[in-house]
Amino acid sequence: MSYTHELLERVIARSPGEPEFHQAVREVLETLAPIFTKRPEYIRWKILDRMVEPERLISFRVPWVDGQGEVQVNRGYRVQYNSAIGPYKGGIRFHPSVSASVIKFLGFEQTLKNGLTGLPLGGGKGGSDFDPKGKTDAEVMAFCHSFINALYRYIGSDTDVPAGDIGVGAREVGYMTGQYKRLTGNLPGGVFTGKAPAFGGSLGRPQATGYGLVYLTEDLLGRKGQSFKGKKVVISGAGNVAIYAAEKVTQLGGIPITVSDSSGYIYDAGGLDIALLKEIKFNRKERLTAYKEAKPGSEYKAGGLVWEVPCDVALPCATQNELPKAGAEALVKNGCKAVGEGANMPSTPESVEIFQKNGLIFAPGKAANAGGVSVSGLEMSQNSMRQAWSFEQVDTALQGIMKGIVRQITEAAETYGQPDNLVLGANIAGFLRVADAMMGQGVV
Ligand code: NDP
Ligand code: 2IT
Repeated sequence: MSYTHELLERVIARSPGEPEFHQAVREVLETLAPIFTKRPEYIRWKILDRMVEPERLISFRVPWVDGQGEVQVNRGYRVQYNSAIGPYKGGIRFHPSVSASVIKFLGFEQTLKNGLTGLPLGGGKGGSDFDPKGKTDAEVMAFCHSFINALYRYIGSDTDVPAGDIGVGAREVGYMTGQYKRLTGNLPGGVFTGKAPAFGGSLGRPQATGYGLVYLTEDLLGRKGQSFKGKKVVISGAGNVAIYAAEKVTQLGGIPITVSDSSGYIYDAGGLDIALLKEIKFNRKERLTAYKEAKPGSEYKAGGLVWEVPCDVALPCATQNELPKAGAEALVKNGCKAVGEGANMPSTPESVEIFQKNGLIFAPGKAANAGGVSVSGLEMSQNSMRQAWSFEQVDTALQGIMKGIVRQITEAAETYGQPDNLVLGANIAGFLRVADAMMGQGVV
């Protein structure tokens, strides 16, 4: 049995019942095999054996009192996955599906993703099974404060810097920042990213993941003589990543025709009204049915797969495994040419195989959605320098970082003889950055 197969078997045996974690590790290990014939020293120094094992996984009780005076108990996590190239860095997710498996898969992906950004950021991730849906502002604040009461001793601007993810945006980051300040006595400039600009947040951070996804996909389309201009684009999700992806697609002359949530999807054949979408989701925090009520000609479909809608480009921007085999088959049948992953691991392994077999451009999440963490890295720099950059300065830097990622992943794919396999390209390029840093630091 090959080294990578044997390692995968060991990972599965020692972390049973963690399907998302196994899935993420399997995909990476399957593509890294060609490295080890060129660089056997990585095997001798057990770089990959060490890389799949998180440096630390913290799990903690989060007790809080809800609006009815009832005590609630949730579970919190922080995985400090890999610090070879910088402080642990990655988002916090609040969603009922959060488990050790989900946090470990996200932390592992984050380690390689952060390697691709070219910034000095290690990999981390955290979250809770807390469900923010239907909670009042006061309840969300009570939860965030309790979460930080448990976590504050493990994080810091030079050790571990959390940010947002599903269910965590500027409001939650603000509550966490406030409680951290109260507990430590410091105004924590760079302990969290994704803050409001009023206390050190970077302009352009809310837009960064969605914009970065579209910049990267546009670059890849350009390499095949195409662009977003005039293209019909199916987007899933209706949160931070999805909405700013839709905005940038529109700015580049494309036509975003769908957004979705866990209840259904909106189909707006003429192109989504981005201002209306932002008003409904960001300001009024309503469900997508409100869009249909407000926009004549748009349709709402309860349930169903958004991937059934014919399109040229698909941007999955909701959650892991949201694009199953049936969705991939529908996209291919309807002539879709490119898939860019805004979410982390949204396509199942079967779907990735279908895209690759049918010659679609396929940009995996760890490359395609790296714009968010990149601008988080720029927020950390601004905080350390006591500066606040303009939106244009941040956006220009983001475009440069996304171009750098495209260059790295396409070069790695070419070097290893599979020029169109950007999964392989991203995994190898991200691995090499972290692996060489680990080699330089000895066995730690
Ligand atoms: P948000 O919380 O802002 O939005 C999440 C969206 O996805 C909502 O519309 C939500 O619908 C939908 N969704 C969540 N879970 C499910 C589910 N199980 N089934 C169907 N729909 C679901 O999160 P973000 O936009 O920040 O994150 C979206 C994805 O992008 C995640 O995979 C995240 O890890 C990834 N990402 C985020 C970055 C960031 O900077 N925020 C950076 C890089 C990646 P509903 O309201 O019904 O739950
Ligand atoms: O998955 C991700 O890259 C994020 N949720 C963003 C992490 C960050 O630290 O900005």
